Amino acid sequence: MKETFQVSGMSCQHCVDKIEKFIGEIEGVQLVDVDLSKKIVNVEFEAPATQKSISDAILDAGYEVD
Ligand SMILES: [Cu+2]
Repeated sequence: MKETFQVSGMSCQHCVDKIEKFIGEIEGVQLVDVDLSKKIVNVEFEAPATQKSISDAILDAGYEVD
């Protein structure tokens, strides 16, 4: 599956690295691509990862999913 998340609060490469790390740790996530200028995060994943587990990871990292 492919999902795009609108994420607010990302401002620099540190934020990108943190989000990539938090989402990347979810079992089933295959690809994380953060576009800092557009404030979007594209994720490719399969079970057991879900849209909710990914948005929860973004919240855990300290950012907001719009
Ligand atoms: Cu930052």
